[in-house]
Amino acid sequence: MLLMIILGIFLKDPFLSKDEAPGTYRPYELGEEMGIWVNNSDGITPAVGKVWPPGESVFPDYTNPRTAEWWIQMCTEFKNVLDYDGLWIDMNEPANFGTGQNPGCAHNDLNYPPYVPRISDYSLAEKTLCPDSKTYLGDHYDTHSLFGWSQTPPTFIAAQKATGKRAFVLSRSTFVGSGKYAGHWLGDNFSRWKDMHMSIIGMLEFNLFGIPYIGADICGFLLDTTYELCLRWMQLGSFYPFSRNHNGQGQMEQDPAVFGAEFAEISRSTLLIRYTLLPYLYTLFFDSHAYGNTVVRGLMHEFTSDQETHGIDTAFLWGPAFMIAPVLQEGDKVPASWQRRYVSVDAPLDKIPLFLRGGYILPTQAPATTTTLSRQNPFGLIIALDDQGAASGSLFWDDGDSIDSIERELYFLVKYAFSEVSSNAYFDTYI
Ligand SMILES: *[C@@H]1O[C@H](CO)[C@@H](O)[C@H](O)[C@H]1NC(C)=O
Ligand SMILES: CC(=O)N[C@H]1CO[C@H](CO)[C@@H](O)[C@@H]1O
Repeated sequence: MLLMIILGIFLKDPFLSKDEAPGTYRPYELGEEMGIWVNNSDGITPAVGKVWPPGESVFPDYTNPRTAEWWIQMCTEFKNVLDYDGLWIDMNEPANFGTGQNPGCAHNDLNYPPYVPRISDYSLAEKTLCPDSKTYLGDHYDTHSLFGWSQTPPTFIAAQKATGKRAFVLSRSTFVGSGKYAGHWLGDNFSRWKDMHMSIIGMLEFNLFGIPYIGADICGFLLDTTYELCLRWMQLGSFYPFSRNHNGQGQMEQDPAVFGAEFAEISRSTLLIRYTLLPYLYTLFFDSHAYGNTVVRGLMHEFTSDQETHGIDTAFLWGPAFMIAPVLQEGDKVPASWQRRYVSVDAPLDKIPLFLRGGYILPTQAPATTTTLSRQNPFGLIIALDDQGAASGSLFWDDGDSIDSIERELYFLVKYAFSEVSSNAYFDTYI
């Protein structure tokens, strides 16, 4: 799942136009018949807001088991209209353009509790539905943060049923537990150096939350990017587990080809390092799936007794063995820290500092333009020796596409160990 080049991901937002001509919009009509919308506080009339569709919209209530049935049915039928490989669910906070649904929120304790977080217009309904709206599991006040979470399992099931393959689901709103069904991107950030730095913190946190398939919008979503920021962000983003350059409407172009040949070449060379290391990354995802390990982790996670590492949020690791120390400021060098030692390394524009940890073996594969092709290429091993001349590592491999390949034991798992004793090298593999 995580490594495939997506042929088509379909973006779905959790609201539907209620204003199409009768008999022309089955998802609305079936949903209306099944009574699956989030309701107003009366518990019988649907909450009506304004989002992307022309006209007004209603909101499916995914905490209702009937909604899951409807959603799986709709996603399956839609596969016949437009083929897709994965589903991207956005705006599922749920987002609404106004403050509360029409005609606004009544003055009561749920909508206007005595204490509210510091949000811009001091209303819990800002850009969403009124807290006293009714969902199957209770008041929207209590279930708001679970809206995206509740949409995710049915989306995962729908994608697997429709495609017959391991599901790709990406969700903007997540909660603890979502990582079993979906990956996450860090939402609408800005094209600013500060946001690029914050993306490392977001990535480390989401790995602790059990959502390891994570990344931020490379080059920034809102505001115009710049050549240098975007280039440094392409380098950093090449090592986001979910690696995607994503731009807001109306901003200057920022895809890696738009800045000319040199930019494209630098981006390509960094991405090729990512692609070469995909077997290592894939194995880390296996470890995460099977044992709950993090994929991306902070240095403190590996060097817990070294206090110095506890505050480091400018560099990060893939598993135990590979450190990425990106340039996070204009015209900067990188202070890299490694086992109590700080070193400054030169990082001209065409370089991102990357470090291997001695004692580890990283599986590699010759890259190609798609993972369908690269998966047919020869494997390799990077063996980085420790002070005793030893190293170990592992490789998990399967077809990349099948559902439940671990449960059905349709995979290959090998552990490697290397040691160098008085000029004789020993290399063992255990399957
Ligand atoms: C919402 O209203 C519909 C139609 O009256 C009803 O069938 C459904 O059970 C209600 N759901 C909730 C959560 O109030
Ligand atoms: C405005 C906004 O949502 N900014 C986000 C940009 O991305 C960082 C992490 O990458 C988030 O923490 C910010 O909230």
